[in-house]
Formats: sequence, C-alpha cells, structure tokens
Amino acid sequence: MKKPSLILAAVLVSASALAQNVDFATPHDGDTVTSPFMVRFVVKNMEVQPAGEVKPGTGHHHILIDVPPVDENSVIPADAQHKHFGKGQTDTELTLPPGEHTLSLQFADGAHRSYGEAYRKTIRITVK
Ligand SMILES: [Cu+2]
Repeated sequence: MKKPSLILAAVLVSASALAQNVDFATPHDGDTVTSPFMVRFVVKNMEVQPAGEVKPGTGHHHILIDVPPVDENSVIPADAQHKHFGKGQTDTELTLPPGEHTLSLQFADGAHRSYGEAYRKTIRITVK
C-alpha cells in the first residue's frame, strides 16, 4: 500500500499540471490596467467552437467577473458578471469600474457546462 503523503503529492502535481489548460495572454495576474482594456484567451488540449453543439474536446470561453467559480458540469449563468463568448471568440474588450477585480477564464462545453478547475484560470487586476 502506498503512503498517503505520496498519494497526496501525486494528486497535487497532476492538479497543477491540469490547471495550465487555460490562461490569459493578457492581462496578467497583478496587472494595473486602464479601462477599457483588451483580454486575450488561450486554451490547450481543447478546440474552440461556437456554442450550440456539444462535442467532446471542444467548447468556448467565458469570463467570470468578481464572482465565485462555477462547478464542473454546472451551466454557467448568462449575466453581466458571466460573459459568454459563444461565437468562438478568443479575445474581448472589457470596461470595468476603478478598483480591484477578479477575472476567471472558464472554458465550457457547447451547452455552457463548465469544464471545472482544470480549465479555469483566475487572476486579480486593478483598474485605474
Ligand atoms: Cu457559454
């Protein structure tokens, strides 16, 4: 039987490797920006496709603004704080009020169901 500490280490390593699947090309964590600002999305191991058809290995991007993450397999709401890029966009221009904001990039399937933590990246930025 394996030691629990070894199992935990293996889980942590695989979780951090999986967390690299999506990222912001810009802005970066900790950046200060002036509104409006460009946001560019990157995804690995998935193909970007417009919303509508649920096809394994594909999906579209979402930005969650100042809200908690959406659990894996849960449908991402559509409102001012949950932006869908259902045409397959890989960038957008955001306008936010001055102050600190949390942005989460979340990849989800054609029916807007979250791919969870492995396909999420969260950063904190400051808008001047
Ligand atoms: Cu969506």
